[in-house]
Amino acid sequence: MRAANQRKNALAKQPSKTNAPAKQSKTKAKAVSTGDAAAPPDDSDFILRSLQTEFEEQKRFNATPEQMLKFYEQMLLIRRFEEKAGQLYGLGLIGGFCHLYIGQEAVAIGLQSALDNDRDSVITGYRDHGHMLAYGIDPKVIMAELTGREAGISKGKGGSMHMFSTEHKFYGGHGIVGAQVALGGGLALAHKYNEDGGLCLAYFGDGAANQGQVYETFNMAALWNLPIVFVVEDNQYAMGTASSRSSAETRFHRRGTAFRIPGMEVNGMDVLEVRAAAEVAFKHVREGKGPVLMELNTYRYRGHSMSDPAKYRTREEVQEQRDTHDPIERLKKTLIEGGKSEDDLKAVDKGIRKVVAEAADFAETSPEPEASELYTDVLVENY
Ligand SMILES: Cc1ncc(C[n+]2csc(CCOP(=O)(O)OP(=O)(O)O)c2C)c(N)n1
Ligand SMILES: [Mg+2]
Repeated sequence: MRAANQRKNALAKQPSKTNAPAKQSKTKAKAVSTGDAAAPPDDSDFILRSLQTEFEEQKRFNATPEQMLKFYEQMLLIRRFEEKAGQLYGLGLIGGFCHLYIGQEAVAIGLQSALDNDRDSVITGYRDHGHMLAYGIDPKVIMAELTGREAGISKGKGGSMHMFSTEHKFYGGHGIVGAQVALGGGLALAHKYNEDGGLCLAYFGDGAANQGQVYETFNMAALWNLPIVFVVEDNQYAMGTASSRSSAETRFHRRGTAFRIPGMEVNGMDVLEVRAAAEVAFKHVREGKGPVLMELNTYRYRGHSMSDPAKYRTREEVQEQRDTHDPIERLKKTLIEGGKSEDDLKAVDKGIRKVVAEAADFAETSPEPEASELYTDVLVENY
C-alpha cells in the first residue's frame, strides 16, 4: 500500500510550466482549460491572475552582479547553518523540535530582500531559522537560541520554533500550525491603523493552508483592505502527507478567489523569480489595493523535523529535486554564466563555513540562562 502511494506521489510530481516542483496533473489540466478566473459579473476589476500576468512579463529579477552574489551568499548561509544545526542536533546539543529549511532558501531570500525593513513586518511558522538569517541577524544568536543559551535571540527560552526580533519587526516563530496567519492579519491591521506605510509578509505551509483561520483572515484582510502578503510555502508535504493527498486544490494561489484576493504562482526554487514576483506583489499592496496570495512552489530536502526519517517518499524523489531544482546550484550557474569563476564561489563557501563554525562554537560554549530566568518573560507585566 505504501509502495503504491509512493509511486502515485512520484507520478504526481511532473515538471510544471514554471520549472518548479510539480503539481498534480489533474488540477493542472483543469487550470489550463479555464485560464484566467472569470470576473464576477458585478466586478469587472477583479481578475485572479492579473498580477501573474504582470509578473510573467518580467519573470526573472534583473539583479546587478552585486545583488546576485549577495543572494548567493545569503542562501548558502542558510544551507550551511541548517546543515550545522542538523549536526548539533545529532550530537545532542540541540533538544526538542527542530525543523530545517534546506531546499527552501530561495523563498525567504527572494521575498525578504524586497522588503523595506524600516516599515515591513514578517511572521512565519516553526521552520523559521532561514527567515531570521535573511534579515542579516547574527548567526551566533540564532544558533545560541537553538542550543538554549542565554545569548540566544529569545534568551535561550524559545528554541528553534520561537524566535523573535521585534527590532527587525520579525514576529516569530510559531509552533501552532496556521496561527501566524491570523496574527499576521493583526500585524497588517496595525500597519494600516498606524499609517506607517508597512506591509506584513505572512508565511505558512501547504498543510496550514487547509485551516479555517486562514480563510477567516483572508476574509477580514480583503474586507478591510489590509496591507498583507500571504505566502504559501508549498514544500509538497505536511509532515508525512503529500499535499496531493491532503488538499482538494493544490494550486494554492487560487484559494483567495472567494475573497477577491489576487493570486500568484511562483517557482520558489529560483531566487530571481521569487524576487521578481515580490516586486509585483509588494507594489500592489503598497498602492493600497489590499492583500495578495502568493504560492511559492518549493521542496524540503530533509524530513519534517529532525525526528522524521521521511519514509513516505523515496530517496530518488529527493535526489531528483536536488539534481534538477536546487536553488543554490541554479543561481551558481547564472553567476558563472555572468563571469564568476568556480574558485570565486568556492571562496564564498569557505567564508560562510567559517562564519557558521564560529556560530556553532559560540552556541556550544556560551552559558545557559540563570535558573531565575524561568520566571521572567512569562507574562506581560505592564501594558
Ligand atoms: C494546530 C496544529 N495542528 C497540528 C500540529 C502538528 N503539526 C506540526 S507541523 C504540521 C504540518 C504542517 O505542514 P505545512 O503547513 O505544510 O508546513 P511545513 O512543515 O511543510 O513547513 C502539523 C500537522 C500543530 N503544530 N498545530
Ligand atoms: Mg508543507
